[in-house]
Amino acid sequence: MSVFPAAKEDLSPLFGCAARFKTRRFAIFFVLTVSAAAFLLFAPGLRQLRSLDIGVGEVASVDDPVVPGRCADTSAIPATAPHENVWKNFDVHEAVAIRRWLWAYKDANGRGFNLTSETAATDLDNSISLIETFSPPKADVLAYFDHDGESPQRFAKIVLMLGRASPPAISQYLLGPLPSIISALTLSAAPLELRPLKHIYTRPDVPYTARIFPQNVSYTEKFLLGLMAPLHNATQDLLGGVVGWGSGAGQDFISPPTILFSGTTPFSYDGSFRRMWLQLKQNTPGSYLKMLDMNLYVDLTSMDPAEWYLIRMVYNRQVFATTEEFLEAYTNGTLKRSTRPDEPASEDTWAGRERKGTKRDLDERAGPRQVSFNGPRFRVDEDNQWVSWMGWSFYLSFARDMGLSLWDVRFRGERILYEISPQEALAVYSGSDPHQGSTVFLDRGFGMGITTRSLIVGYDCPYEALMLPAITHTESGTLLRQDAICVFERDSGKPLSRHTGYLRGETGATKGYEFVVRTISTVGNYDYMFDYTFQLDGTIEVRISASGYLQGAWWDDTQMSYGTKIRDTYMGSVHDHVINYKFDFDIAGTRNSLMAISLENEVVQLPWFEDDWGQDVRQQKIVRKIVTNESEALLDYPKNYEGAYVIVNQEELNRWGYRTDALLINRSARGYAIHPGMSPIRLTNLDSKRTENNVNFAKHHLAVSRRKESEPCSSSTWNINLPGAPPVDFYKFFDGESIEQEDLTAWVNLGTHHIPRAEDSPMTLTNIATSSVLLTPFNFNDWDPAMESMNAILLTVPEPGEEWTGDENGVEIEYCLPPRLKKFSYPVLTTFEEDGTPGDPARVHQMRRQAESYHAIFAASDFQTSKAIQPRT
Ligand SMILES: *[C@@H]1O[C@H](CO)[C@@H](O)[C@H](O)[C@H]1NC(C)=O
Ligand SMILES: *[C@@H]1O[C@H](CO)[C@@H](O)[C@H](O)[C@H]1NC(C)=O
Ligand SMILES: *[C@@H]1O[C@H](CO)[C@@H](O)[C@H](O)[C@H]1NC(C)=O
Ligand SMILES: *[C@@H]1O[C@H](CO)[C@@H](O)[C@H](O)[C@H]1NC(C)=O
Ligand SMILES: *[C@@H]1O[C@H](CO)[C@@H](O)[C@H](O)[C@H]1NC(C)=O
Ligand SMILES: *[C@@H]1O[C@H](CO)[C@@H](O)[C@H](O)[C@H]1NC(C)=O
Ligand SMILES: [Cu+2]
Repeated sequence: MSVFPAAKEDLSPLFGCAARFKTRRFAIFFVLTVSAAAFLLFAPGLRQLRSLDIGVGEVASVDDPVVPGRCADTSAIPATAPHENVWKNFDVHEAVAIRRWLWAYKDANGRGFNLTSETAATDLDNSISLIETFSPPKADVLAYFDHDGESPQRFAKIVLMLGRASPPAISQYLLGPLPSIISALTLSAAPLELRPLKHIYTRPDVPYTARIFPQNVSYTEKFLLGLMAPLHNATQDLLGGVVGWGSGAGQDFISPPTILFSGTTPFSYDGSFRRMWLQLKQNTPGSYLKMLDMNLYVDLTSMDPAEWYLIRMVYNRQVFATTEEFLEAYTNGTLKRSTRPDEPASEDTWAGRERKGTKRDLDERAGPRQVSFNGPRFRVDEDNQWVSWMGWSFYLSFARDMGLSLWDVRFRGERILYEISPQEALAVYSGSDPHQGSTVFLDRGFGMGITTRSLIVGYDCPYEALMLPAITHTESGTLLRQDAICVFERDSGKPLSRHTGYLRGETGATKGYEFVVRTISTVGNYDYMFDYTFQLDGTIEVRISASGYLQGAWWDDTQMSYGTKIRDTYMGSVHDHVINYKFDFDIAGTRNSLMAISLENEVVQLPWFEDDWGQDVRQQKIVRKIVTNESEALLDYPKNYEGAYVIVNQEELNRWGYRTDALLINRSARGYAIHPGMSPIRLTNLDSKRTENNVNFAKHHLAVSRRKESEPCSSSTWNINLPGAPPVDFYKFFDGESIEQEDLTAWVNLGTHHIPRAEDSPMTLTNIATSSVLLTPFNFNDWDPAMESMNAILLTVPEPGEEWTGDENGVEIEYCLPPRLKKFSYPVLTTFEEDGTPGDPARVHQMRRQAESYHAIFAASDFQTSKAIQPRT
């Protein structure tokens, strides 16, 4: 903090508007001796001074003695969370200790897991794929938070890939209870139990065929290289490129293959097979858009890669059972040739982010930015990842599957939501080629946590945002992503409320400040921006926005109904995004009900209306109903949004509440409405076999179920590859239980029906590809609590000849010099080996392989460089 908070304005009035200080020393002296009361006394004068003294075009020069002092420090104000964060993930030392414990583990028969180091493991070995905190039971947390109970026991969720087991298995365990300090020593001394984790799944056994990434892609790459090598000349001729590094090459990345494979999911229906459609695509920037007219369907079911085989291949709508058959048609001249792709790789720049086109007027200037002249207005406990702002407070946690979650979300001291967490992000494609029509991505499986990227300061988040790290412990070792989460306050740029009137107290406005928590995941082609925005009236806006590359397809006339041409031979494919969120509401306690409000039309006859308009009055009326049965709580928003869904506590009324026996519904029960924002959609296609049971949450706008420890998530890591028999079948949550005055969870979808357009090229825009829902108080309060805000103005109507005066509650915006912006920097991913030693920084191609995974399968013979995980030397 500077000793001159606002030298110019605070001091000048004593000496008249034109007076200027001669020396800084005097200013210091003055600041130190004048009391706060004196500042307030002069406040009205100051405001007028501002407009007079700082005229348009006046620029303070270096030797101007009234150069403002420095603004208050903008770094976060440290705080201590009221309780420890019981959801926080393990740090690197804790994860290493747990990993060591697993390595040394022996069961009652003296058998261990025979784990292979994650660095070297292939699908055929046993290895650790996840170590993560497991959320404690809510009852334990509430006892700790609300009734001074013990801090809940901690458990670790462990996922093992057991490629050596017979049959091979994906095994999940809970390890615990963990000692309060986790180290090799404390773990070996603790009475730990390793129990199978089953209770959170409707189908607990996960078949090995449903695994997502190969632990080591070398087998897949070798297999594909074997398939494609004989087609080298044909692809060069037909597609303008080759797959693989070519014969004998193989070791260098300097001349990478010009063609790659992109794979689809699901790999299976119920686990009985593991098959993949692979489309060839150009290996140039924006490769996702540059799909080529050749597709392969391969069977990768066997645990022996030698038994993998090609099922069929498709070129220009001609189907071939083998590559030989294709080659024969190619050589004997019966092959119907497709057009050649758009342009040679070397000329490809249209899909990159380099600036394009002509400069716009004045665009050489930097645009405006927000500055907190008076310093930040939020507090953070960085160790406990706890944040508070303007009456709001919450904890953060971070996990492999879906990244960020918010916990114990309170407004003015009252818990509103126990948990806010994204559950699944689904993308379903259509098309007239094998790839599009078979693609259903469920991004939980790929890991929206491990694909969370460092944020670009000044672009992804404002310059002043506080950046927080995120940590995961997976088959890639520990990934510590700096600047993964940003939190910041912003001016919404509009008043939250306002009015102009003429009686006392009628005129004024409240500033619409908001507090945002943001992360961005780049899952292959797409970038998903997760936003949680807290507002002064108690509203939380949950929003998802998308950018990055469309999934492209090869254009021909038959694709007209399934997308939009964005280039001569490329198109964007039509698809639905549905992103499911869990909102565990606790409205005035955990006993909550779902009130469905609908607007109905009625015709009434009222004695006071007579002939000129007729006696019939047609009008709308509000019909309130409590949905009492879970089976009736799979819901769509009413047509034309004629209604609302509100989570209420029927036993807790606001000041105006009352009870009517007739309807047995408490009016003005305290509640929070689930208010649809932008594009509150659900899935269009409800009957596909590829989405049969694994995305049932996506088939309704929202659903409300009784909260259960056994139903923590609407999806699972492996739902993606098991549409017919998923580990979590959401419909099984809805089994006819009462949901009246019970602890309730609302499962709400956001999404977009993405109809591609040329302007999605090179990348999709976050202004249109966005969806939101607002959780907003509905008789939760007795009036608008944002009226508490001091950042508000009350105007007094003047008498003739006088001026309007404004009362701003004594809140003054400092006139000060904001700190210089830091030089651009972008953090390098910090990695740790499984033993906790720091990992080596990755090379570009290694980062790319990690990030694009099944989207960019290089057919390669080079085992050493082919592992799709963090690099090691
Ligand atoms: C991937 O697996 C192959 C075959 O077992 C092995 O030779 C290679 O070392 C592995 N790669 C890495 C990076 O571990
Ligand atoms: C343990 O795993 C290694 C490597 O995966 C394997 O070679 C060995 O046979 C396994 N041992 C047993 C007892 O299964
Ligand atoms: C590819 O073409 C070259 C040159 O025409 C020829 O030497 C080579 O044998 C061909 N390879 C295959 C696999 O047909
Ligand atoms: C050319 O090859 C295709 C594919 O094997 C075959 O079906 C067709 O009969 C062949 N035609 C001639 C004229 O050889
Ligand atoms: C309504 O409120 C009263 C008093 O708070 C409470 O006893 C009752 O259970 C509530 N619910 C209904 C359906 O009346
Ligand atoms: C909910 O509805 C189902 C189906 O109508 C019924 O079987 C069940 O008993 C109901 N549950 C309760 C708690 O009333
Ligand atoms: Cu999209």
